[in-house]
Amino acid sequence: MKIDKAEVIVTSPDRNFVTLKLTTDDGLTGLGDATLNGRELAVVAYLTEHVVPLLIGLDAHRIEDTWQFLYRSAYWRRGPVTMAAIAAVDVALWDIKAKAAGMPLYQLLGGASRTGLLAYGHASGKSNNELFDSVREHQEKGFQAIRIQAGVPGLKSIYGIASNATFKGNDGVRYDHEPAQRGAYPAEEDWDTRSYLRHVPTVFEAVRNEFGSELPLLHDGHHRMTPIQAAQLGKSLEPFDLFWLEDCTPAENPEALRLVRQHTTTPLAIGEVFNSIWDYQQIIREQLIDYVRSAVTHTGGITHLKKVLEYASQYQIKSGMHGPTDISPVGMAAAMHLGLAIHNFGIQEYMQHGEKTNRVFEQSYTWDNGMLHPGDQPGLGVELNQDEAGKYPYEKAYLPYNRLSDGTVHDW
Ligand code: KDG
Ligand code: MG
Repeated sequence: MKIDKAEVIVTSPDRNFVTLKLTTDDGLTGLGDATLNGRELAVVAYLTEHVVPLLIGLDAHRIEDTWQFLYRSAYWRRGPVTMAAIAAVDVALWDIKAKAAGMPLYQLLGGASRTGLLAYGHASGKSNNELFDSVREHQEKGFQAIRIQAGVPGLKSIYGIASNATFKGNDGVRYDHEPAQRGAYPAEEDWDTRSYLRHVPTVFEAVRNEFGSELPLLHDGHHRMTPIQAAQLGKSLEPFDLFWLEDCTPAENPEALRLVRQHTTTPLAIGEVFNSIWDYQQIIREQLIDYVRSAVTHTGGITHLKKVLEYASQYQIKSGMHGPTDISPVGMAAAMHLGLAIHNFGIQEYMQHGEKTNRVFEQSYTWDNGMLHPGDQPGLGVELNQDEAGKYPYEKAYLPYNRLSDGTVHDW
């Protein structure tokens, strides 16, 4: 079974997505997600110029060998662009292999280890009342675990918080705050860590008072704190029993987590911007984290992320795969098959795509009572409707960035 055709498809229904579609000489097709939020066309070029020409004629069954070939032959290893491109090839090949076997992909990964995947959604609000409404909406949609992001007094707009400064959902009601904003320049937001550190524990106290102690709550620090500030926050959130505190410090410095760990028992999650097992080597070995945040899409695909998670399992570290709307339904399905099969699944992030995206990517995964399941179609269970995809050409889009009150650019 040889790879006969490789197409890179860019579509922008609710936001930009990059999809690799492989077709074999016996007519099977496989899809891989190659979306890198705000840098989509870099992956398109990497795939189109440097990877697609190498794929034609390869044996579609040789997934590990193709992975090693693409990774090692390039000389230039790792990095988000390279690893998203390799991930797309890898996932498309797994899709094809599972279709050839007539099985849902999770069966090839060892079969189901559970009946469904606990997923968390994103509640946010500028005020506590808005936040409570958002938590209730999520509970009505079935979510049994909820990420809490809140406005900070004195700051105009903060990433991850519904605000009219950012994006309104395409149906005019649904609010989708994660997309890179469409436009030719990144939007600027303001930031003040001391105000944030003072405010966040009061929000969690209010949420616990309103919703009780059972509901699993998560929080994302978006890499904005220094190690000692992160330690302070982890400590001040301990009474509110978080499921995790995510990305408390900038991702480049794994050593920072040692200091955070020394001061707090709040569980730590990191890794949505990591892209290889080497990014995790020290923090897994030293047990500095509790959850691996990488997405299949950004970490070299199923083949590579499975290795990260197997390594993590030796230390009772679990998965918490990245699942914002910039992971396409193809990437989400890949995460679900992997999450269903591994033993050390923790939780899956699930932001829910908009209607246009759902028409472009026809899905068979299910959402029921707070649990995701990849479905039992052969392969990934997601197909690309190319007529629909063709209606939405690429639109330039950037994530926002932030500056302190004196104008200094601050950490993401
Ligand atoms: O592309 C970046 C977003 O997906 C990211 O900022 C979202 O932090 C995020 C999360 O936890 O989903
Ligand atoms: Mg995050």
